[in-house]
Amino acid sequence: MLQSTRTLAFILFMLSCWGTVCHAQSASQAELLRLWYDKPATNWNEALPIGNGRLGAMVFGGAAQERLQLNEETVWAGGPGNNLPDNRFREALPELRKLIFDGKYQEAQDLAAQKVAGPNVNHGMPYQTVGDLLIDFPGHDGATGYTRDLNIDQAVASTAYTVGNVRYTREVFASFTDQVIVMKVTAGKGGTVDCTIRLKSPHTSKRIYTEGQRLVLTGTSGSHEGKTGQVKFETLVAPVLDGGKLTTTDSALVVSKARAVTVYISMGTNFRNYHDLRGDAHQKTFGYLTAALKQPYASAKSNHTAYYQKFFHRVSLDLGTTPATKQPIPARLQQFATGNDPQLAALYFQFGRYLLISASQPGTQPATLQGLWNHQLMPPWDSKYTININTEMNYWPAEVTDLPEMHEPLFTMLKELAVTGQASAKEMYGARGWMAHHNTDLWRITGPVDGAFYGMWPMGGAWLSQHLWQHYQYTGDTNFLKSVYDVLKGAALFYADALQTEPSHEWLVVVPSMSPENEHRRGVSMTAGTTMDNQLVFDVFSNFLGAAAVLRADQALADSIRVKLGKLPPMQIGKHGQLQEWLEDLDRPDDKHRHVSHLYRLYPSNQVSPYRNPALFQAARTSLVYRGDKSTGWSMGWKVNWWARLQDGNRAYKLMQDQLTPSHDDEGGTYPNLLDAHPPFQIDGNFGCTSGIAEMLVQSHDGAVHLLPALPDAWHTGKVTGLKARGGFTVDLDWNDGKISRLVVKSALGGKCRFRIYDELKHAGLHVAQGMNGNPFFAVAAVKEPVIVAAEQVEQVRRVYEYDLATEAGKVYTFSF
Ligand code: FUC
Repeated sequence: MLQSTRTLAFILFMLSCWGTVCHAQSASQAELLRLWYDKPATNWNEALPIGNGRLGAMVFGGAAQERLQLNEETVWAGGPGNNLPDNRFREALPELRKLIFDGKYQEAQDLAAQKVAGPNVNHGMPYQTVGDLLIDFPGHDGATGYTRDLNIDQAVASTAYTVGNVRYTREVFASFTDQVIVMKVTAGKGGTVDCTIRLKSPHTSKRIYTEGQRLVLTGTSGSHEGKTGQVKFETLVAPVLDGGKLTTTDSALVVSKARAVTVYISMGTNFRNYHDLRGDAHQKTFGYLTAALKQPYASAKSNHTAYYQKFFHRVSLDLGTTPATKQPIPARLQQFATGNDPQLAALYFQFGRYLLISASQPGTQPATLQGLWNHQLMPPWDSKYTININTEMNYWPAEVTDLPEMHEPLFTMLKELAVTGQASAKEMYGARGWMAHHNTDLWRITGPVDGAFYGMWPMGGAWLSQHLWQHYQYTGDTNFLKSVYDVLKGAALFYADALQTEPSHEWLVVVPSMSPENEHRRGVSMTAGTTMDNQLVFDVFSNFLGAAAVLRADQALADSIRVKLGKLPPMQIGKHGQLQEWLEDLDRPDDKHRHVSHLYRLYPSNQVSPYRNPALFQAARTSLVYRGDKSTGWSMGWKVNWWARLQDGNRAYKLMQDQLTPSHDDEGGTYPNLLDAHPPFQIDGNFGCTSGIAEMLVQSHDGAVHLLPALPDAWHTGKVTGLKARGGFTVDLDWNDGKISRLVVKSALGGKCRFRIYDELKHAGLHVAQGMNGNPFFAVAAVKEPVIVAAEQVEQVRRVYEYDLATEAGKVYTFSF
């Protein structure tokens, strides 16, 4: 009866909304912020991630067996130490550079390969799982009425099902406030909880045993590539029963006839920082557990959710609701590309914010290739930090979706790399300052890994350091700028010393380098002065000059850096009308490589504008058209941002459709748990698409706050609150049929806010923009025009209107149109 009433209600809802998008939906937006399923996870890509920045778990939700795959963020193989090649590299550097300037690229790459080979230069250390918590519920195989979900409005995962006449429920969260994972299992009326709790771990060096009424796992991380595992970890599991009885075996806890049981899982290691492992794993783990056990379950849960919502609730997004929301996620994913489900885009956007809050908290490690969630000892690419795109992409949503606190772990890593990277700058390149190649790990290695073709890229620090300047642009926080000034200065010093004069035009270039992972000749990546190098050095120098000006520091150095900046190669438009990827015009229109590094300037940087340099804007577009749409997950995530910057909302949305498609063997897409598929799972694509959605709605990189710069037809009506713009502005927007109906601006810093919009806005408080903007946070990069312009035509860009609003710090301005 109940079932048929529900079915009838669903049919009525479908009839009332089918084919249209409901905005006055019956369910509130918060209720829609759930990933729900009608089956347990049968594999890791169906399990649901919970995390508090330090501790993570994947929740499988099996009725007869619960599995929580456990992570603690500092369980990494190996131990402290950098990975520099011996000084044969430095001795060979002049010859290496000469070979490249003589056009002998293959010989150069072969020479570099020999010089970076050696015991220290392999792949870096892997991030490792702790193991699994398994809870067996005898007799629960025949469960009915099954449902599980991840509520991203509350950061809690739940499972519910019926056995006989008893409804069983589980709730689990990784507590931000108590630093433990907590799971509560409850039997409904007439039933009891009877289960066996065990731990399992793939580590070779480990012990699992019971002690009193607790289950204990102790172990040491793996040894790898000549580095002995030195991270000592501990897991303590403590069940608290409501009624019933707890007994133990050597290695399991047995709960019988309880009304409910709350399981506390505490994890810790001896890790203090990248060069200090003198912490006490037991003391930490025991300390967190003891404190957490004093907290009643209800207040532990409400404290956790309140902490989470402080961040999560800063931004809301409503793109409308269709009947598709009534279905479980796998069905919605299956239909997203061809159906009508704008709420899935909003959910995916908010899931990205959920993941960032859950994987990256102040004081924790930055999000790895898999965020915080990894079930292997040897995960793909070691689940470490690939800094030629992936780690940066993880943090693209941090500022614009108002989660700047979550950016902190990356800033700390930068400060640490600015120490370890001095050795690679000096010993490998004879330069001052600091630098890093294309990977790093928990130990903050800065030498090359993965051999010469992939690894000889001295630009990792250059790219990462952009995040410091971006944080300053969004927040205007001068104290923050002071605290990272040496990092920005050290990055600039490295290039000031390492740049070389290339023979054809006497431009200053990075050599050896590459356009990440792409070949310019068969099997050869190594070259000099790639387009991306020039853009990155442009930003490193500009950021240093900006910081030195704000802080009134190092004027003599600033003058000399300004001279070098003027000698960088210009952007060049090649014979296919494309932005050249290399100094020479070598691009192939059929090159579909996943990295499109020369478009760094279009996003995440701000060196190209349809208004200031339309020829380069058009060339960037041509390059992107050649590269195509479908690719690895993260590459599609990047493309969403690019098409948004190219002001083509429908194409950006098309990329989202490609990305939000179930992943098949070799193609990027999305897994049933909404995590991104490279494949395999890699979290960067989630974050890339999250920032891409924000870029479709609000942009602030090009001298103004551009409202709805790339709105797709599919999102003709909607509402967003809380997006951030450079200059300390917060923007709320309502729009109807593509036109803005309401705008709310909060100003944190005061100053002029210039808006850019496609339609004319009429309101007494807004003045038609005149003259230069005058707000320092809206400063735009001044790039040189190309020397070679082969493209005949520049496609028309859409007409824009600009308005100025004079703001005062702390005030809110509301406009209805
Ligand atoms: C870079 C990419 C790969 C992968 C790896 C982790 O090397 O080219 O596609 O994402 O990082």
